[in-house]
Amino acid sequence: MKLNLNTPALALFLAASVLPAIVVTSASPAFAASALKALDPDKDGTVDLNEAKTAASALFDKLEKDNDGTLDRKELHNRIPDADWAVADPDNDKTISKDEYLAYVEAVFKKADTDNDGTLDAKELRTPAGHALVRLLMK
Ligand SMILES: [Ca+2]
Ligand SMILES: [Ca+2]
Ligand SMILES: [Ca+2]
Repeated sequence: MKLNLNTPALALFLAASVLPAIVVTSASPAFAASALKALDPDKDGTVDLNEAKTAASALFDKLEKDNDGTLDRKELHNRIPDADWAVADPDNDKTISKDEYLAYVEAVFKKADTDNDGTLDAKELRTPAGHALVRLLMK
């Protein structure tokens, strides 16, 4: 694993591991907390679809190294599970354009929003769909 000290999740993990007062007993709450911290610029405690798409768009640009406007499997680093490629890549050209990426992010967002209130709270971010979404939004 390549360590990147700019990663909020890692920073939080490091902070948690040196401060006994906030010992992390399970990875999930810390995961949700760090994800919320990074993905909730208006700090209302939830991630809405706009915040998710803004983060997704920024991550897309970051991953898009060869500047051809699309992400291939290699650039995506398994962010999209094999079973989801049919959904994420409707034109089946084996690459993901930004439009496709954002549409897929919206689909995963809706799956994670189990109470259908249009926002994801920490509890929803801890679900498998929540984890899948965060992988699409954060490096
Ligand atoms: Ca928010
Ligand atoms: Ca495509
Ligand atoms: Ca919700």
